[in-house]
Amino acid sequence: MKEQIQSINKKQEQRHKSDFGHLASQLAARGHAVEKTVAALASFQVAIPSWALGAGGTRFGRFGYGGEPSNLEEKIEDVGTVHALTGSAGAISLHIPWDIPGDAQEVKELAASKNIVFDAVNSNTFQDQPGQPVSYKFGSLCNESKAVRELAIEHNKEVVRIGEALGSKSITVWLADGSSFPGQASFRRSLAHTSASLKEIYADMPGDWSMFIEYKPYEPNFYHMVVQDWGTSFLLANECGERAYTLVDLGHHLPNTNIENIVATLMYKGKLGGFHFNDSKFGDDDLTVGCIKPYQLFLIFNELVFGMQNNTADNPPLAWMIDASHNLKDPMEDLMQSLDAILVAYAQALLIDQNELKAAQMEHDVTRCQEILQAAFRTDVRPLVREARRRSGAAISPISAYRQMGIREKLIAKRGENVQATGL
Ligand SMILES: [Mn+2]
Repeated sequence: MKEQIQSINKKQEQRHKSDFGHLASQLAARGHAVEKTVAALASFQVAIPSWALGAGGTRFGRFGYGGEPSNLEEKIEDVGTVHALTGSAGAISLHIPWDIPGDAQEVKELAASKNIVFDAVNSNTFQDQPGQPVSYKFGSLCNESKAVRELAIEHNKEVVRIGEALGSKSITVWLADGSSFPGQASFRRSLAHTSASLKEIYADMPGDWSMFIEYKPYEPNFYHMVVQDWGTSFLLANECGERAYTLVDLGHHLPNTNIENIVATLMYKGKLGGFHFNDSKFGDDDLTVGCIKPYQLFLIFNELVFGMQNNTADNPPLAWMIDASHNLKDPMEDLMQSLDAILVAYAQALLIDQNELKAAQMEHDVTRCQEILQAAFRTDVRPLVREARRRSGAAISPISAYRQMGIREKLIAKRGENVQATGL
């Protein structure tokens, strides 16, 4: 695949070099460190969740996509393809029990052969598994029944053990727990049970592991969610200990929430552990990153970049993951679009002169502040992103290379038209 990518790049190289050279000289003239930006873009890695390779999609139905991976090995192969083409998908995030590795060592070696590491593992207590002795219908870690809580705690501990065998170092806990009708549940008891359950899972983790607590304001429960917002997640993370962090998922906010402010606040306290990328029009739509609100993504990246460059509270390196999955597009093309949108927003944020912005803020020059941000946002940084990929040995234009190489057609020929990925 590497040689094929290089030969496709060759055909695009001349045009790319001219675009890149033009932008690089413009930026350099404005005092921007172009080489540093390209290097930062080339080293940025985002995890692909194991459920994003199939055409899972909406909550209401499933429309398959030809050549979908039907097991974990095939999913790793697909992430390997996306990584070879983009150079920025060097990690996979497993969902347990949808993707339990049969032979951990073999799976680890397969991933290593494609330069892929295992990022955070995800537990699932929002569905009952076949033969489960008690049900999560009325909640898992929050449940009034000790037997249900114990089952959910044990599942999370098991997920950590599976992750350990693969070399993962963190677990993401997202809870569907809550209630749909007023009076159905006690807010305080639900929260107290959840806190005690999380502490038990936390205490069982190896000393070099981290826990990420993901929040969501509504869905699947509509009246109340136990971990409804960043404040509740932050509170629970603080109760668990210093290796527990909040995880921000872009889609897990009510419309118009200022997510960049949440990011800044958490990094200021050293408590932002993970970040799930997607985009949405209404709620948790799980659409391709940057397809609806690219300016919001840029403003979030501005805070992420600032937080990483001014890490006064010792915030850990963030676990980045794409948490999007729709069923209208080829899942691999969709992921490549998301990765591109992430790098574009990152590159734009890197263009902001933070000293100049601070000076304008200190002078309360509101007009100038907006000019600085929008000048960065309106710069076409795509040649920088393409150059970062080219230097990593990846494709200058991943989707075009993917199509020219006929990858989907080959997968359909190999795996069939009607396979179904494990997961939802
Ligand atoms: Mn998520």
